Amino acid sequence: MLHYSIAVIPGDGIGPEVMNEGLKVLRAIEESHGGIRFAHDVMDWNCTYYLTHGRMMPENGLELLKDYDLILLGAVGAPGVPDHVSVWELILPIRRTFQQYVNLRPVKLLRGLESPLRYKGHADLDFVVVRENTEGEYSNMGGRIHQGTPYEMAVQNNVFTRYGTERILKYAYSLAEKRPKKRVTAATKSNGINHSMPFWDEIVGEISKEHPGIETNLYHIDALAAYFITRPETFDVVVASNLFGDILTDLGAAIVGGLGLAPSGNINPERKYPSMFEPIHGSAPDIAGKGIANPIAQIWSLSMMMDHLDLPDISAVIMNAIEGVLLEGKVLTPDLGGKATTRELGDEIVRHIYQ
Ligand code: GGG
Repeated sequence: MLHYSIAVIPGDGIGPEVMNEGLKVLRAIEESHGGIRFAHDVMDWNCTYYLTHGRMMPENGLELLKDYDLILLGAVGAPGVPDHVSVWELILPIRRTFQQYVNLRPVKLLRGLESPLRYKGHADLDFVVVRENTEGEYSNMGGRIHQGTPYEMAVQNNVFTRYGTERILKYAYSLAEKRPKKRVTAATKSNGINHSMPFWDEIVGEISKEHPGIETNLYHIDALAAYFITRPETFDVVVASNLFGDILTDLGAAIVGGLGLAPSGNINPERKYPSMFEPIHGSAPDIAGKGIANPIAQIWSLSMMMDHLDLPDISAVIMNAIEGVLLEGKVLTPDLGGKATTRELGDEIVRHIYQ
């Protein structure tokens, strides 16, 4: 019997709504594939917790998470709590403490869907963004002075270490070695950001030499964003800094049908610490409580979790169930042009898992 422990953090807004559907899928996997158990504990760490306790998680929160095999996150952020609080006090400490330095974000047009670009080649629109997840522009170094005066200023440094840059690029190249197109596209902006980005480019050059079979393209982030729209079929593995990767993947979600279809894994490749799986979308307060959020990004994140656990068959069962529902096209949430609720779409995916 395989046994995994999961810390579940539903979070805020639509987070708990999509997480409910994710947990139903986990139960369906247990029931339909004897021999696997996912024991989970739900943590009520969110903005409501913050408003009561003055912090997003208990003082020993990270200590508690350390003992789990995996972490599942919904979404965080709520009106009344600044977004940087929910991100810097919950998501980022988890990513950093557990050395989840790879943020893996697939951009894949699922069967049954049409890209808003009216892109026809489903088989080709399938690449992955490898976002650096522990440093870069999300540095927490800097400060604000002269607040409330005309001389007020804010400075935020970005941090690129050789260690951090090498390890994310090595991961991206080794992933490209396993993929069909054998191509790495690196995002830069070394014409404008004249210290950290030339450093990044130099290390891209060094690591690319260790992979002579992989084609390397280095594009400025502005041009690369345009290429996401004009020639998305050319990408295979895109590697980017923390901020560039975050922006590119919202764009990537847009070309495959929206944020409801964008999963992610925060991976500690060495498996020394738990990895965390989450949809890339936020808590969407505008639709929270209406029961119409698309749960696919959350459920797809579970498929990524299965890949991380070296359970590709179970990962495929989840993806086939999602695509089966999309191909039928009957039970779809409003973002996909349907009238179904979050729960109805989740139930339909579960039904396909049992089929
Ligand atoms: N799904 C988790 C969530 O709420 N993400 C919102 C977000 O903006 N996260 C910041 C980041 O990924 O850098």
